[in-house]
Amino acid sequence: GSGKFFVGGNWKCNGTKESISKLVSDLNGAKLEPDVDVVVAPPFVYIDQVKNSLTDRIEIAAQNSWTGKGGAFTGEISVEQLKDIGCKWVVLGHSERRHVIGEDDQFIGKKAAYALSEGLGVIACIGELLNEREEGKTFDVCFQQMKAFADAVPSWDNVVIAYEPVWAIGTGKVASPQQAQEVHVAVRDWLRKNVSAEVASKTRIIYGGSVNGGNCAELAKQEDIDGFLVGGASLKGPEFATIVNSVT
Ligand code: G2H
Repeated sequence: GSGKFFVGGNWKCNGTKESISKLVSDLNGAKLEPDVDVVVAPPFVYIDQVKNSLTDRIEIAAQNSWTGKGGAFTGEISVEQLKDIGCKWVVLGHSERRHVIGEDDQFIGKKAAYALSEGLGVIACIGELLNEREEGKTFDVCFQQMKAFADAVPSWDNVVIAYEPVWAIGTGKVASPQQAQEVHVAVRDWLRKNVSAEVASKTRIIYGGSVNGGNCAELAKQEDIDGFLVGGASLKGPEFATIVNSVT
């Protein structure tokens, strides 16, 4: 693997003040292996609550950010505002934003470039749809999404790539360790050929899509899986801790 194991909890559009307060208290009480970067991404409206109650051991990510400075952009949240309330990271290019909201590669690249230029870390998501996998286009799709990030970002220092096959997201159909490893190797190789050998060897490539307490250990053993982006299972403190502690 590359660098420190990285586990992110993507809470998506879930939770209430009450359920989040319970989740934070479970996370505060959990025993987490020291050699893992741990990040959670609450819905925007609860970030302040989480920041004020969660242990500093766990960093905070936003689930989206605007392409530039704030201003007359109704409904958007700026990178400056995210930093102001204590975010260190932002998740960009998540499949739900690509395929449900309709964000395209260029828009996502612009957001990534701005967030990085302002000092936020970016969890850059890529991944193919089921029909793309069935048509043998998995690598093409992932490489095109990688190229859009590569064309936009000023540096890869603060980027973690999340490979999330869309057919595995929230479906309970996790990719097999071999399926995930195969794409992670290909993405790393793409970085080596198109960015640099150094970036290829340093950049963490994490897996997302129906990761849970039961399947994380086998996935974590794969050479090129450097951590996880966890959705559903990150809403349960003890199970999320199990996934963090699957570091090998
Ligand atoms: C993929 C993942 C987290 P889940 O979207 O980003 O969600 O673990 O629920 O499949």
